[in-house]
Amino acid sequence: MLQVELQGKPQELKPQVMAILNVTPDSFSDGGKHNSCLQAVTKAMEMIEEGADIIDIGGESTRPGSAEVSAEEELQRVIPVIEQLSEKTSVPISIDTKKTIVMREAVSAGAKMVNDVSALSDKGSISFLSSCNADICLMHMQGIPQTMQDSPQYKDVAADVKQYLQKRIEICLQSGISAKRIIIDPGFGFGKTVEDNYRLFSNLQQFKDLGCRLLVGVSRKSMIGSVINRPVEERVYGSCALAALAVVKGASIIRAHDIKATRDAVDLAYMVLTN
Ligand code: 9MG
Repeated sequence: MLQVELQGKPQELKPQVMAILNVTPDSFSDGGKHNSCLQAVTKAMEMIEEGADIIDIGGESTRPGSAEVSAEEELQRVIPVIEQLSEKTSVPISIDTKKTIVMREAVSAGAKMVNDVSALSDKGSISFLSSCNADICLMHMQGIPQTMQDSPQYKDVAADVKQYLQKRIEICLQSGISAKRIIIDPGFGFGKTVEDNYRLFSNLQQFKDLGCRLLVGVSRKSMIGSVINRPVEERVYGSCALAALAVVKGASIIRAHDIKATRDAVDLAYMVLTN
C-alpha cells in the first residue's frame, strides 16, 4: 500500500476500489449507441454512489479467448461514455486499453488513468504516457487473450512476473514517467494456471519491493470459481475474501464488479491493517 508521512509517522493511504465498466456490445442489452452510452453513465454513477474511487472503462474484452476489435470500434464505444461521465463526476476515470490511439483520445476526453493489460507494448504508448500526467497501470500477461490459457509456462511464477514488471517500470522511469504515476499488477488469470494464480497471490507482498502502488483484479475470476465451485454470478463472497486478503498483503487498488460488497471488505481489511 502507498505510504505517506503524517506528523513524522508513515500512514497507509486508504486502498481504493476500481469499478469495472465494460462497454462491449454484450454489456448493455437493448439497442442504439446513445441508449447504451446513457446506461453506461448511469451504471457508473451508481457504482460511485456505492463507493467506487475509480471507474475503469473498457471497450475491448480481455477475457480468455476473446477477439480483438478495431481502434475505430473501441473509440466509438468508450469516448462518448468518458466525455459524458467526466461532465458528471470528479471521480477519476481509467481507460482500459492496449491501443495508443485509444489512450490518447481517452485522456483528452477526461480519463486520468490508463489501464493497459499489455504494459505499454503498443508503439508510441510509452512516449504518449511520458507526455501527459495520467497514471498508468502496467499489467503482466503471458501471451495474448486469444490463446493465453492454452499452456502457461513459468520457472517460478512470482519471480518471473516480478522481473517482468521491474523491467517495464525501468523503461517507464527512463522515459520520465515517475514512480508515483505507476501502478503494477501481476495480472491474475492472464496466462496463468489456477496454481500459478494462487502462488502469485501468496507472494503478493513481494511486489511492494518494486516501489509502486499495487493493483489486484480477481473479481469473479475462474481462479475463485475453481476453488469454491460456483458459477460467475455466485462469486461475490469469494471475490470479497480475496479483496480483503489483497489489502492485507499491500494492495492499494482493488479492481472489482460488486462495489458495495468490495467497499465493505476493503474498508474492514484496512481497519485491521491500521490498528
Ligand atoms: C482489463 N482487466 C481484466 N482483468 C484485469 C486485471 O486483473 N487487472 C487489470 N489491470 N486489468 C484487468
